[in-house]
Amino acid sequence: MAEYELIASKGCGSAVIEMALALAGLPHRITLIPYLEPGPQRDRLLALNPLGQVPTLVLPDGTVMTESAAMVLHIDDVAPQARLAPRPDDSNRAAFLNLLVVLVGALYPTFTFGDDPKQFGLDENAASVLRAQTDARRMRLWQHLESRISPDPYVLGRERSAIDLYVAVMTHWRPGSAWFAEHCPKLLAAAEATAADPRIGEILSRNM
Ligand SMILES: N[C@@H](CCC(=O)N[C@@H](CS)C(=O)NCC(=O)O)C(=O)O
Repeated sequence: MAEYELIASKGCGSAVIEMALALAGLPHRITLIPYLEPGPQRDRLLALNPLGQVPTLVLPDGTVMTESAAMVLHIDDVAPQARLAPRPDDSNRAAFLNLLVVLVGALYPTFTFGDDPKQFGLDENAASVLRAQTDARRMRLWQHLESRISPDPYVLGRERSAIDLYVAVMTHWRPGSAWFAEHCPKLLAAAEATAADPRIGEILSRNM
């Protein structure tokens, strides 16, 4: 049977898509690459995804997907039984869609621009300002989300969704779990509830 190919890197958001594929039971293989390291693997990544980002997902029919939120929604289309997203008639659907886009459209870019600001031609001083500002922006966003949720035990309530997969992965990133424990304990609790599923815990421990 044709399979998905997930181009991934340790410690990256590709772990979210690995979890989604696993929960959906879709046949897949993981191509683990050092995504920033020049060489044939990065050349191939750049040919598939001009931003050179992971996750990049090659579908069984050869279609290439380069955005994790689109991948999550696609996997939910193919395998609705995995319940990665509330159904359209579910009252949580609007909150799910908004959170999904906040995570990838507002939070994830704080890493895109803050991880290595010098790549944008900034000098040492400007690079450290951009790093500090993107870190601060991310913390404000997380605290805003924290103030809006009441996990039970998952972010949207009793049903786990792809939002929890992102939260389980992203709470391992800057500013780190000690900061989340102090400032965003509800998000951290949802992350821990999610990681308690052995399929997810195994992928997390391999990736983080
Ligand atoms: N919007 C993308 C963001 C993916 C992303 O930024 N991935 C990181 C690795 S965790 C990356 O490839 N960073 C390198 C870069 O942006 O140049 C998504 O949600 O899939």
